[in-house]
Amino acid sequence: MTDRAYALFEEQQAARGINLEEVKARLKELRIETPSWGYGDSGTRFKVFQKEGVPRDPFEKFEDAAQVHKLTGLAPSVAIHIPWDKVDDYGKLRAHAENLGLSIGAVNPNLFQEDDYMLGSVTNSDAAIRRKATDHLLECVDIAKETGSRDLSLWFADGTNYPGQGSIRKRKGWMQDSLTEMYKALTPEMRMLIEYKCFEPAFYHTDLADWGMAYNMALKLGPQAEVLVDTGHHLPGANIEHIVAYLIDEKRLGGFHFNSRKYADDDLIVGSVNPYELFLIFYQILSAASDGDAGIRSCVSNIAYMIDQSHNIEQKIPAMLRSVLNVQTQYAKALLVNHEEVEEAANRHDVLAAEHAVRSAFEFDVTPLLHVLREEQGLPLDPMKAYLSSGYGNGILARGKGGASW
Ligand code: LRH
Ligand code: MN
Ligand code: MN
Repeated sequence: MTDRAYALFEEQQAARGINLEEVKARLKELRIETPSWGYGDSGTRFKVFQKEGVPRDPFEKFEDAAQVHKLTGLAPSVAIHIPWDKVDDYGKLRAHAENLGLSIGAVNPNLFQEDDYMLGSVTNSDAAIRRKATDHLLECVDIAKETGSRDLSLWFADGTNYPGQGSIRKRKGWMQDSLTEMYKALTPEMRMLIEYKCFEPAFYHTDLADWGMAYNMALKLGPQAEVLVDTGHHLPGANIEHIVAYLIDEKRLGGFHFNSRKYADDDLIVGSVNPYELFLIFYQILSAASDGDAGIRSCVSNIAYMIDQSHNIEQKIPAMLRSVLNVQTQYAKALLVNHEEVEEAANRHDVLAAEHAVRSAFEFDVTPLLHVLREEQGLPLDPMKAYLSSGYGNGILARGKGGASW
């Protein structure tokens, strides 16, 4: 069945000018980082449900993450959040990850969970608190050296709830001072990925509220600072694909935090609400991947694809499997866009034909392609089914309730 369905699909794609051997080669290169916190208990501000079998420490989080990679071949690295994943010996955590066939990915400093940071961390008007926050950033650079991580993902909850609560301009300067100090501590291979978010937990102003502020900060810091786009961090109606294309063109798109949103920063399974948006993001990335400018090509090839989700009601490992598989599906569909066809129609000013050339790729069922891909990679054709029948989910129930939570 797989063979017949694939042969037909291959013929269909060849007729559209798409070579599936090239598509498969690109799919085999796709890497999606999963977040350690997505394996733990997490929820909303109303309730964190405690699930049975949740990892009790960072080591067990990596064990669960290894299942996702083993079954999909897609997720070889795991982002950590400090202090949620604080351990005495990061070398030991790194060795544990490597034994499981994983690596430690982005290091995320956490400057939003201590009482001291109620009115701001690096933007606090109290110099001692700013010092403490900056020291944590520097500590995370040291941790990244030990874990062998290239990227430090930076998100600041800093902001105000009321007009007059703080000086927006002074806070902007303090943020820059702190990040400049951190930037100087980076090794030449490291990158600072600056994440923005329009609101929450601050409801009047957020110090890094949108991509423009993050981009401006990255420009001021230097070439090792780039922007991180979390798909849940925009005001309703924002055109994320446009932001992506713009940042690539400026060679400052460093990475993504993928998740789905319906209303605000919902942190739902990526691709569950608006898969077309995810497809269009990949369409923009792939249309820049063969740009004549080597700097743009290098930016595209260094984009870090990361998941950032909270699984409130879902089982954690299946939710993560669903997430990486959804990303793979939309990436596969975007690889079916015939860019020459789009360009040719756009040049003819044929708006409908251009739109059709993009959308028609999205409308294909890529199941036969993904089955053959997995067959070639020695992976289960249906990773979710394979997980559910593997017994791993039952085995971890012995961990009991009350595991790690964010
Ligand atoms: C903030 C955010 C940021 C944090 C993560 C837990 O909303 O997206 O990336 O580090 O959630
Ligand atoms: Mn995020
Ligand atoms: Mn978020």
